Amino acid sequence: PSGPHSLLKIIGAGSALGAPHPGSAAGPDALEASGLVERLQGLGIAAEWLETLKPLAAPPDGTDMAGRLAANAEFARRLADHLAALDPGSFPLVLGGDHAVAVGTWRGLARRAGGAPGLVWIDAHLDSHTAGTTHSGNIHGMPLAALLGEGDPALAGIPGPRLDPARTCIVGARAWEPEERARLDRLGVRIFDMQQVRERGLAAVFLDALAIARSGTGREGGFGVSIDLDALDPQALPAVTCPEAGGIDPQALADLLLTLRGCGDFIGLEIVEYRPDLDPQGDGARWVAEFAGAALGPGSYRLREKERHYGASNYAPL
Ligand code: HAR
Ligand code: MN
Ligand code: MN
Ligand code: MN
Repeated sequence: PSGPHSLLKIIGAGSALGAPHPGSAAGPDALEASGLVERLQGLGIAAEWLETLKPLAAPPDGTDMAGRLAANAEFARRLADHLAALDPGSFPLVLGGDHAVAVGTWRGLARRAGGAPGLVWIDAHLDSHTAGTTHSGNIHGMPLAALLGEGDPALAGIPGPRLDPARTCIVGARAWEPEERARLDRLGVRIFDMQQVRERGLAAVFLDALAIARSGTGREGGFGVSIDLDALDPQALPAVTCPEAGGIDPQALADLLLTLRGCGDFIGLEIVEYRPDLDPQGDGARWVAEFAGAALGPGSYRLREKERHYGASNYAPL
């Protein structure tokens, strides 16, 4: 079931311009070929693969910071424009690509929502460097800072509202450099690191994170969730560019993502950093389907609302 009444629109963001390895650029095409749409349809979700954006040119030289910022910004700007223009009767699922694409995702969805969304950023890393503080030079270590309005205007100035630090939080962090940690502490972004996940349990931490993303007065933007697959434990999900030991159990995350089905203010889901070249058995692709299905499957408030409004007939009855 796809076509004009599809409710879940999947947009591939096939860029690895922000990463030190090109493998994640093939993520969306590999996920599409893995049968993701069919898996979601099997759950009763009227899902459609809308399009996959690709970079216009090969990545610039690793030493050319201005060129890399410009290339990533060009991709993010295009992605943002596509998402801002998505028809109002649909819910977006953005699939990376490396995490630098998030600059485009959340600026575009903020424009679509008419205000900055709260954001739960699930990641082993903080992704809050700027060109001035990065140790690696990799742009996928910078998108959250750019979304908060920090750093080089090429990235931080993609059109759209900037995130509100008070409604932004990170879950699962366990690897960072001091400068990005200091930036988030200065801005007041809440970080639920892996030590807290282990001490309190993922459920308690995840529900706190949701409350932060959904809090405050300027709620017109709703809230979103960005899942960097390297947040998950690499023993269960090794198909990422920057694995970090001691991560989140993927089944525990899938169980908690069920919570999102009840959230009427949920505006978008992003899943990034999938590396098909490291996923010969397709286990990583199955986890992507699990996460999307958990968040958006039957009972999903947002998809039900859309169905009522638009009369899509291909959504499984509750
Ligand atoms: N902090 C490191 C850097 O800046 C690692 C960043 C890794 N980023 C991603 N996405 N894989 O989270 O290079
Ligand atoms: Mn990330
Ligand atoms: Mn990461
Ligand atoms: Mn370093």
